[in-house]
Formats: sequence, structure tokens, C-alpha cells
Amino acid sequence: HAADAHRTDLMTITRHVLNEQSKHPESKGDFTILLSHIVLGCKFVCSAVNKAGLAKLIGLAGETNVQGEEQKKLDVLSNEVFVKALISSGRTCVLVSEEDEEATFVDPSLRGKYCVVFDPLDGSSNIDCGVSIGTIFGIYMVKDKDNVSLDDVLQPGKHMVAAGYCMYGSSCTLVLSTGNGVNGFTLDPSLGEFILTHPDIKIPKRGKLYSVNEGNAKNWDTPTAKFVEKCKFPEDGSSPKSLRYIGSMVADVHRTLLYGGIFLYPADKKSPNGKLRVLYEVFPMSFLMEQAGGQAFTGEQRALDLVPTKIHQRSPVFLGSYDDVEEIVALYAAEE
Ligand code: AHM
Ligand code: MG
Repeated sequence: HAADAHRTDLMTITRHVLNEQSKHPESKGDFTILLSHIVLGCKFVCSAVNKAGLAKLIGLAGETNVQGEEQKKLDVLSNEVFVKALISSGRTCVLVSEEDEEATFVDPSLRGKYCVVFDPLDGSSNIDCGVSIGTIFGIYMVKDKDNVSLDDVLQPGKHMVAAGYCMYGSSCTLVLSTGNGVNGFTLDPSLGEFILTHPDIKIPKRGKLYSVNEGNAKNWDTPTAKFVEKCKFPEDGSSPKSLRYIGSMVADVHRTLLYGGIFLYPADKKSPNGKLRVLYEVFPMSFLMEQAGGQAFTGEQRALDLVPTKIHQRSPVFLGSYDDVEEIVALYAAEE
């Protein structure tokens, strides 16, 4: 039985990536090693998030515990774990984290050919009430290992070689693309391994859900306002869409990827560039959406074509099912 084969022939994330890389004869296993360090970071954060309520890890940055040691907030702790894991992999040269103002340039002795941009714990304002949060990452390849600069990460998203996220929810799910489709893996806590549970994810061509912070509506531009109005009062006789908004990007994007629909964090009068960060939020999620057959748009262009000029730059984003994003593209085109 196929189900039996599944139970006894476990496709771990490492095995899956090794299979993919073996199609490239020039591959020396560096990517697999890098990924195993990212996976380690995700497992650490998963375990810390699960214990957060118990261990009182939350909200204690700057305070001291009974041993007189400083307790760290979960996002600070997660960042340290990722930075150290990435450096020690020996496969990275530039790191950009949402938690660090400056990029980290890895010491030449430990340098490898990959640049990693990441948000170690996105949606951390949701920790205290147990809502799903996640880690988001994108990976670029450096041009010249001996001549590394910020230009290596100030690249359009279409130059990424891989992107993914890990969601710490009712289960721990890692979704990854190495530019050849999208696959989802679920952590089996008894094995400590991510097992392929969602092979070759494709987003429905059109969805029944929209996801946006409507509390910002009074400051929206015309295309965004028109689009959301059409979700609620369709003019073509179709059913209205349902609203789902968690306020945690990984969870909102994960649902959009699996069920279809559209997620938007648009520009508004108060935040002309929206809220989400280009390098480690907009790009990785846009990369995954395109790889799953959906699309991602900034209000001006294909999201992955955007060329960032600052590492913490923000951009509006509309991403999800192909046909749903096509509608917002048309509304912006009609504005011009
Ligand atoms: P954070 O980096 O401060 O955690 O903010 C990012 C989060 C995203 O996960 C989410 O999509 C967005 O902020 C929600 O913003 P808002 O509360 O404005 O709706
Ligand atoms: Mg964030």
C-alpha cells in the first residue's frame, strides 16, 4: 500500500534536498549542509516556543532570573541561535536578520558561498496568547566569496536560490522551495525530523478568502479600497469572499498557500511602503507563491523584480492565487 510505504519509507527534508541536489552534478552538498543548520534553528525555536508559557521566557528581556542571569526574549534568543548556527555551518558569508540593524559579514575563515536573509521569529507580538508564529528565510548565492559586500543581498527576489518558512503552530511545518516547486515538511517530534507531508504544493488558481488588516481602511489608496469592496460586494454575481486575518504573516501566508485566496499588506497614507520588509518577508513569500503557481505584486511591479536599496526596506505586497492577484494588478493599471 502507498500509505504503508509512507509510514516505513520516511522522506526527511535532508533526503529530499539531497535527491534534488543530485540532479546538479556540480553540487557538492553545501546547500544541504546550510539547510541542516537552518533546520536546527527551526527545531530550537519550535521547542522554545512550545515551552514559552511554562518557562516564562516571554517578556523578560532585560530582567534577571534567580541565577542572576539575564533572561532573553524569545525573538532575541531565536536570532542568536540562527546567527550562530548559520555562521558555524561554514557555508554563509552575509547574514541579514530582522533583529539586527546591520548585516553580519562572516569571518573569512568560516566563509561559504551563501547569503541568508531571515526573520527569526516573525509575529512575536502574538506569542503571549499562543497564536502561530514563524521563521522566514531567503537564500542568495554570493558572486565572489573573496569580495563580499551589501550588494550581494541587495538583489531582486528573483535571484534567490531558495526560500522558505517554518510555522510554529498546532504542528511545526517547514515549507521550502529551491526553485523547483514547493514542498511542505512536518516535524515529527518523536524523531526530531521534518518529514515530507505536503509534496509539490500548488495554490488554487482562485480562492474564496481574503486576508488584510481592515483597520487601516481609512488610509488605503483607491485600488486597494476597490479591491476589498469587490471581495465583499462582487459585481459579477459570484459569492463574496470570507475574511481571515491572523496578524501573523507566516500563518496568514500558509493558509493562503494551502487554501487559496489573497493576502495583502498594502500601502496606506500613514505607511506609504506598507509594513512588511522586502528582503526577509516579501521576497521569500513571493518566491514561494510563484513556485506554487500563484503570484505576488507590489502595487507597481512583480514583487520579485523589485531591487532593494536598503536591507530593512519595506514594500506593499499582494500575494496569493493567480487570478485574485490579477484583479488587483488590473485595478492598479486602471489608475494610471
Ligand atoms: P513584526 O515583525 O513586528 O512581528 O510584524 C510583522 C507582522 C506580520 O507577521 C504580520 O503580517 C503583520 O505584522 C501584521 O501587521 P498588523 O498588526 O499591522 O496587521
Ligand atoms: Mg517580522
